Amino acid sequence: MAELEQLAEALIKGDRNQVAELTKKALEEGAPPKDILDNGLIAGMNVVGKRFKANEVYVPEVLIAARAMHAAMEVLEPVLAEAGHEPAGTVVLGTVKGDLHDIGKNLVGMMLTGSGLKVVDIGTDVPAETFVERCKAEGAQVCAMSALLTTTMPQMPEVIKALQDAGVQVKTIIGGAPVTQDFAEEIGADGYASDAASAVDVVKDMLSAA
Ligand code: B1M
Repeated sequence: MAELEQLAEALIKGDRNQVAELTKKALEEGAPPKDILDNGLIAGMNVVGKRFKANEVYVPEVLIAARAMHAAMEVLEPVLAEAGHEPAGTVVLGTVKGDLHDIGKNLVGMMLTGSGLKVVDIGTDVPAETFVERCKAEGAQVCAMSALLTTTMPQMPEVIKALQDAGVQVKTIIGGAPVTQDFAEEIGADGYASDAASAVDVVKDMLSAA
């Protein structure tokens, strides 16, 4: 549908006002909210994700597109809630204890939200027990951890152990500049992603395998 393609294009450009207006217009004209989400917003965000992965666009463009996505979600969320639309899964996301870096985490959160998942962002400097509590409380399928410091990476196995000790059935994914696939395997994380767009692929694979 041409209008939803226009919406996707506006999102790719990061035109927040146009995205919000086109979302309102599509709703007024009777487009189903799920179509607006899937074929307009998420379709646009997927393009941004692919370009980011291919180094064709960079962090600022992703943040601007994500800001436009947020503007549209403010319009769409109440309607989706009324229509009983369930997100494809819930991800609890935080930066581990001792670590205040949040730019990468926020990008991961935005890309995951943009792919239709519910993201519960629990912030930075998050202790293991809080990851456990929030994963339980939200009934999350995925626990996502970010660390930017070599000194805070050891918190990641602490979270995984705390989740296991508490018997919380959740997949774990880790990432952040010093984190590697080898480290993920070593600590028994279920997944690793080197960037925000790859995190979407890894989480989607986890959810479809569940
Ligand atoms: Co900090 N810092 N910092 N810092 N900082 C680094 C990380 C550092 C590499 C700089 C350096 O020395 N070259 C270094 C770490 C060294 C190390 O441990 N090996 C460092 C240090 C040492 C520190 C302090 C200790 C400095 C000090 O006070 N002496 C201190 C620590 C504070 C703390 O956390 N307790 C500190 C503080 C800060 C600021 C507060 C000033 C600020 C953070 C602001 C904020 O986040 N709100 C800051 C910043 C900005 C940086 C650099 C410059 C940039 C980080 C960033 O945002 N990158 C960084 C150097 C650098 O990376 N060039 C540095 C952009 C972001 C998009 O990338 O976060 O890597 P990134 O996220 C990527 C991927 O890693 C991945 O996807 C993202 C996008 O594709 N990813 C995931 C991230 N999380 C993921 C989770 C996933 C999957 C993928 O799944 C769940």
